[in-house]
Amino acid sequence: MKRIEGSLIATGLKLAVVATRWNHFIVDRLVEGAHTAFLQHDGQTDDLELYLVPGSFEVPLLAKRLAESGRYDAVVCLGAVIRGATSHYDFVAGEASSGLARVAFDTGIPVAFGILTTDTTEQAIERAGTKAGNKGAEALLAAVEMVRVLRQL
Ligand code: INI
Repeated sequence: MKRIEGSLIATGLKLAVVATRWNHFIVDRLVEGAHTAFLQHDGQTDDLELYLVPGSFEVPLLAKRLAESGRYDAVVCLGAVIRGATSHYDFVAGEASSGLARVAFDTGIPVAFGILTTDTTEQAIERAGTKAGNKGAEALLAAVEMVRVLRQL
């Protein structure tokens, strides 16, 4: 069987990162993870551009504009929605995830979902470079892989 998959080589790719100010002490770690992963996979630091938004609810609109701009190969979205911290967790997390899926479908540009959705702050910290890896790095690599596999069509 012929197998088609995307490489994780970031050489020459230009990516936008959208990150939230909400829970910035966690999201900053995700941004660092994404930046490090980009460099480790041979991306150039000037080819990674960081945009900030207030919260996860605002991420899809900016992601849409960036995807439509034609300037980027992919958009990597980073944030943290923590259930314990909000009574409208389900609305914020739901709108962020469905909004970003729609941006990817509508624009054809890969959009990586690196928005943590956890019950507690501790769980979010675990996923931001401590016990359970760094979801910012994972999201960045998912974006690279999607760009590469789509280019094979
Ligand atoms: N935004 C987040 O990114 N994470 C959260 O945990 C959060 N909480 O807890 O409310 C949150 N709320 C803000 C929201 O994303 C919007 O910025 C706000 O509702 C204004 O539109």
